[in-house]
Amino acid sequence: MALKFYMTPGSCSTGIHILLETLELPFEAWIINIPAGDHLRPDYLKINPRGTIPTLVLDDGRALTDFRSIALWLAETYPRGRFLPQDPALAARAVELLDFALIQLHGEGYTRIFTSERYIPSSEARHGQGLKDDVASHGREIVSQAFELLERRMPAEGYVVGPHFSIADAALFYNEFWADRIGILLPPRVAAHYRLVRARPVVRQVLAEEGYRS
Ligand SMILES: N[C@@H](CCC(=O)N[C@@H](CS)C(=O)NCC(=O)O)C(=O)O
Repeated sequence: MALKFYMTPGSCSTGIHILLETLELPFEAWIINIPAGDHLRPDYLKINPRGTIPTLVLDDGRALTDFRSIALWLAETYPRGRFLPQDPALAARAVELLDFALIQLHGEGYTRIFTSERYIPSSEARHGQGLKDDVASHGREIVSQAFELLERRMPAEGYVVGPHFSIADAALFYNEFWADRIGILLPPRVAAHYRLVRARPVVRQVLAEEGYRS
């Protein structure tokens, strides 16, 4: 049985899509249309009860149901991809940056921008759009501050840890891509990292497959 990859074009699953294509692994892509509610359908919830993407179902049927676990599984299962440095301190740094991208940028920041309604108690729902706008602008502040923090620890050039493209680069990339799409300014080193990753042929291929022109 081939790997089954559940993804939504232009979402965080793009980072995993890049890792899969970099490894040139055969996989079946299952498109989950979030706006249409595919992620909440009973057949998908059976695979990933949290109703989020990405999900990767392994060839023995076990499901990995978040970005971090999929990225670590790919890095450890396919060391030829060099997605984690061999030096333990650098590998730990890659995991730190991966988490920063997933938790701070995505979880704290973009989630407020893309799903502002989740931060408004139902008792306040009557204030509707105004409150949603406040939540979204708070999300933009969080994202900008997180990129500024990242900037201070970003190498002047190249990938974020060592000479090879890592799981941290994949996680940072989709957050940078979102910033580009919604007009959040990236600081210089982060912007240079975004350009570097975006110019990789495999990344151009993935973005084209997901419906974006480079
Ligand atoms: N912790 C999960 C979160 C992933 C996540 O939030 N994915 C978004 C798309 S980028 C999603 O599935 N949204 C649907 C929802 O939260 O209902 C992970 O890292 O994989």
